Amino acid sequence: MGPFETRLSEISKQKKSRVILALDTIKSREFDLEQARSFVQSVERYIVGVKLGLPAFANLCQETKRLIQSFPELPFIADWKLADVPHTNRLVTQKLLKLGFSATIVHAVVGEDSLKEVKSVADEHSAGVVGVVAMSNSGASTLNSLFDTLLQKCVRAGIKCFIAPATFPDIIRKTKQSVEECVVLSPGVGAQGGDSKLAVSAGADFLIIGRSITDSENPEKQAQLEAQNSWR
Ligand code: O7M
Repeated sequence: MGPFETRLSEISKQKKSRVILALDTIKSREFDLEQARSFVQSVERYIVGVKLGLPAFANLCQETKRLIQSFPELPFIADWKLADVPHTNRLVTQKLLKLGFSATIVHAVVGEDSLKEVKSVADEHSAGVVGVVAMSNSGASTLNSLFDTLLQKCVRAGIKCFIAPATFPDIIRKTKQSVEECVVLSPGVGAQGGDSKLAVSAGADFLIIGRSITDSENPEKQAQLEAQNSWR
């Protein structure tokens, strides 16, 4: 495990939660820095980290850095699902890590050269890299049929932290069986129909959860419930 995965797992044990908050919208709406701060504050004790990508960045832009700085104890994961040539993936990763993100997410399908480039930038910053080897939507069957090949590409690039979907627990199970000591982050719980208990029993180390929490009438309570369900 690298420093990023170790940190996630330490926070997870402390808080008895496997929940990573996907902060795309709040009550299905755009948000500003203050709204994001108070939302994250309200659920902080139940979450292990925050995954943030273009939906939030499009509102926050450079204020993303201030949001991340407001929560020094919480790892923020950049979800740009990078899928470009090595040089461009390097440039984007450098920019993202400068904003204060602790890890970046990259599509494995783009190939070993791009994966290695992202991994080398991340290593320079002691940051993590998460490889997308499968996705949660039903239309992802082409990508998902390749997941074993994609796992091996990641492993050859030194990446052992993966996105594998809660909507297809079998993929989580096979991922954990194929790669020793790998770490799985699993989206698709709740709003997309995935079940947190099934995902965790299949081997998910962390659950990426968005709308179940962000659209809830009582996000704090819902985050607490998701944390409890993820930990049993
Ligand atoms: O719980 P939701 O459905 O509101 O949000 C899920 C989040 O996970 C959302 O931010 C998606 O972009 C992301 N996600 C998926 O839903 N499915 C995937 O296969 C992969 C991801 C993801 O986070 O990839 C890095």
